[in-house]
Amino acid sequence: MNRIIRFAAALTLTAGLTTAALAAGAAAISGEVKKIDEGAGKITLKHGPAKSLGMEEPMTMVYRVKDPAMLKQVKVGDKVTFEAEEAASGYTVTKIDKAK
Ligand SMILES: [Cu+2]
Repeated sequence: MNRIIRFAAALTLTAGLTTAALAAGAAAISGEVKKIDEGAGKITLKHGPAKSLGMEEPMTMVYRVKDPAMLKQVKVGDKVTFEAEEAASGYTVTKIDKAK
């Protein structure tokens, strides 16, 4: 009996994590680094349509970064995948990785 309950709990947890991973993945945007301004904590990214941000067309725009250390992970010309959110201070990159 106890084993069955534990198994059911593990199954529920796994399903929850999978849903979260899929939701996060859906927001990833492909782009290219055009400019980095470490002093201002900003990065200029050229990117394709980002429906999660209400951007239907490809564009080049300036983003703030959540953590200045993110600007050291990439350099101008890098192809990247990133996630961003619309904050009061402007569009902010919350995650950035070099595209594989
Ligand atoms: Cu944009």
